[in-house]
Amino acid sequence: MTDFFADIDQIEFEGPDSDNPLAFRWYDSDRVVAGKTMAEQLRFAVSYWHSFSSEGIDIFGAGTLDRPFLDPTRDPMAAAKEKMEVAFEFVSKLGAPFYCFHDRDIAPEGSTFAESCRNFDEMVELAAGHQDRTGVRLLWGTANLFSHPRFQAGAATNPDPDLFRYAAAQVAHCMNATHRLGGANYVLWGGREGYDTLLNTDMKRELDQLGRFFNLVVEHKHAIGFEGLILIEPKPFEPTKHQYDYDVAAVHAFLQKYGLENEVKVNIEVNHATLAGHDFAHEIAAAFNAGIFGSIDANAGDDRLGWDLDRFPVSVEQMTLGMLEILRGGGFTTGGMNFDAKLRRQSTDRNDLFHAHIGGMDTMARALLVAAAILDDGELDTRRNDRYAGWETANDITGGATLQDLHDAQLGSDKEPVRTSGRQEALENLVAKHIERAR
Ligand code: XUL
Ligand code: CO
Repeated sequence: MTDFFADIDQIEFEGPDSDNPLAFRWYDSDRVVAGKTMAEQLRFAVSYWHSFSSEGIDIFGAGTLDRPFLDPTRDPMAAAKEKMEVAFEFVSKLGAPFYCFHDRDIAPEGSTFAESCRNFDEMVELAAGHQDRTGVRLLWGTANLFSHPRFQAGAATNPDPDLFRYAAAQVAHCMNATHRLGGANYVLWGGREGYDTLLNTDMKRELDQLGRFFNLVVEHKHAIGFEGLILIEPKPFEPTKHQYDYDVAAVHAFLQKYGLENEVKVNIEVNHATLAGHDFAHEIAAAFNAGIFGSIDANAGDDRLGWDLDRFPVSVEQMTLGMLEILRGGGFTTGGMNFDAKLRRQSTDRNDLFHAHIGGMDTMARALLVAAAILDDGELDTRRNDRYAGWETANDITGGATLQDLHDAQLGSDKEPVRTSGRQEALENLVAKHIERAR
């Protein structure tokens, strides 16, 4: 075990009145909220890529973070092993139950596909050992089908079938590894599955290729006996101008068209939802309505910036409205809350990674407490249900009246529909009250 974070001990819960910046004020893993412990409700995961495989580069400048194992002059496998030790030291000290990775986060790309597989397999065996030693589990694995230049025109949707074959092989290998590590789910984010211009793009053909690819993934899941969920992660754009997995509704339509609606669910990312012009809560409600809710990538965007900022979540209100939909839908099964979030480029102290995750976990824990209090109190749901009370006696409509019947009945009556208040501001105040009071 490394001591990369030498001055940090186990992060403990100290309660809302604690002034210790390296303690949880709200995340109390064993506390029971809405019928399950906080650990079971929230199922936090640390993302390997942002926390350990990225050194704070942006498009204008080099990395700023202190990550010696990312030094490109070092032996890549030795560096990957050190990185993994640091990763497990961090996740254990934080007390998050899970982590998530891309294949290329944990092992370096080789000069051939076979060499990449050998590197990966060696690191997967080491990860299995770290998991056994620390008790940290894998929430999901995924294949990186977007960083290497070979994927410039996408993976499954690439015009060149050689890329489809390559991507299929890489996903099969990564699914096997995820299964080997007891992963709870397998994620497919459509990295470059989209297009920049229709001038060179046959959209129907590319969507058919994507449908074929996902069917192969589902067949493989059953062939190897993987019992976790297969999750698609919607995103409207970035890196391509138009991503095919635009939002939950687009993914649902796609799944239905290609016969996958009972096999594949969604991993909803907060910042992807807002980029698509939706509230985070909207995407969750849409997924539950469609029966495809799976997991969450917890993060935040920025109101003024129109790209994927991947900040750590800080808004209790935004997350409360999301948690409300998650609890209404029955919570997670195998999914969880992965912090697909990165440090700001100037957050250069090693311990900043702890501050970031503690803040994110406390924000989500507080949101869980508030959402549970709102549901427990019941007033919000009573008000919502009351808006629809008229339907209890609308036997004509539910009993099969035709459009003409409804026309004729309306013509024969002088009844004018009575408007009632939507009470939005009063309901917002109700939520604010629970945010103030929930403990
Ligand atoms: C990119 C993104 C990815 C996926 C996994 O926006 O969210 O990190 O979560 O490939
Ligand atoms: Co994500």
